[in-house]
Amino acid sequence: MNAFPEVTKVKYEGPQSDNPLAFRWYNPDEVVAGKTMKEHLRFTVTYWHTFRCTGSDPFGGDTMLRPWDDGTESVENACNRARVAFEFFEKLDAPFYAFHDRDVAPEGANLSETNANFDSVAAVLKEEQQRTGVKLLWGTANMFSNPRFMHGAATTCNVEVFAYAAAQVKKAMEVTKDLGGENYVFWGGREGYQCLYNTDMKRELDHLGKFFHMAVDYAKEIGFTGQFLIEPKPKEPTKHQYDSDAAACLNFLRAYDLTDHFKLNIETNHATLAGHEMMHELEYAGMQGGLGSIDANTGDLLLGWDTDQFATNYYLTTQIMLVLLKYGLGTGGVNFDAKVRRESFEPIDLFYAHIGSMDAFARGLKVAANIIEEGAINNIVADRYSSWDSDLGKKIESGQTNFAELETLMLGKGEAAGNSSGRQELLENIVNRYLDRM
Ligand code: XLS
Ligand code: NI
Ligand code: NI
Repeated sequence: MNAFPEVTKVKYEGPQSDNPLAFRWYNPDEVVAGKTMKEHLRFTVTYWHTFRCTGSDPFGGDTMLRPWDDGTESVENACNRARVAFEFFEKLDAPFYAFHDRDVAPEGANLSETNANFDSVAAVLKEEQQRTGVKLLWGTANMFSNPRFMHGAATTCNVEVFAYAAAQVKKAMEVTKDLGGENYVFWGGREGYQCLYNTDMKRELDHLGKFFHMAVDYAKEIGFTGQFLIEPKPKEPTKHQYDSDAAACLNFLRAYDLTDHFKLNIETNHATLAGHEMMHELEYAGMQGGLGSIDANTGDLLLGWDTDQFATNYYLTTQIMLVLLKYGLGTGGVNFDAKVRRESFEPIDLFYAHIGSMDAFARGLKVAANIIEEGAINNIVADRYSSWDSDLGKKIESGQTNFAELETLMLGKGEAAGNSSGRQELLENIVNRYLDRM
């Protein structure tokens, strides 16, 4: 394979380099906060955007130039594409990739043909994983593209579609296990509604709970020990997705007794669509022990849809890394669920896009590590809450008091102690200072 003849292997050259095909910040073996950058970041290339994105939009057709792809839905083309994908992962020095079943292999005339196609391509993926050492971060099932899923998959009104979805996830879990996948993701593609008049929400959510329990049972049965992840998103394609944000997902998991088996895969663009900052979603998941992995992209705040752009903004990557360093990623990774713009149609643009975002995350990691190590933000936060370290604070936090006792205290004092400044502007300046320093 030599689909990318202009690139040999992307290497670290340091911040002064002006080589657009070199890393300026991502230095895989450099140790930051006790681990190498490679171990912290676990960069992952998504198969769907990088190898299946055609560049079409609602107003126009394909733009992407992909000379290795013959444009057919043949298994042969899929196997060839898989080899090109691994050439890309290797040259980019990306340690992981992630896929949907239908990205890697075409559907057949019926379910058994489809499964056989999947097996044929999976054999090539396995071979290429062994050849290159690139690993599978997660697998997932695409249960939203085929028209049969128009009403949803696990939340459909059509019981046989539910059964088909179960069969599809069963197979996707088997292949993910066979390829050593470290996680298995559920993004609720069409699990939501367009209209409440025709929707039995309670019944749909009960079915979703059942579906996830069957997945947990099957993982036990086949000995799949990877982490299950749910990926929150508030809308698109449906007007309301059930997994609308981290809080909604965690509430669902708790209600259906699934918290022990699932964590969350948090995506930046989905957070902004939900009206949250990425940092909010990460913190909300993290504080409840539910942060599993991230889909690293960014949206465009002037556009209201999932534009899935590569993140290059240092403030964003610093904020993300501040939370990831706090809670850790476990078996998760920084997965580039991002696509090049339809105007960036040449294969080399795939390299520019990934290199830029890998660098942005590496720099964010270093800045965040410095901020944490020097307590630059944490000391101010600790100070802000220091009144809670008093005897009174301890009594309240440990549940040793009640309204009547607190009333007596305040009647005696007449007024609460004065407040201190929130220091927001100072904190924003501090982040700038750490960014300047690098
Ligand atoms: C779509 C999602 C999707 C998931 C995987 O918006 O981000 O790409 O990451 O199904
Ligand atoms: Ni995603
Ligand atoms: Ni998305």
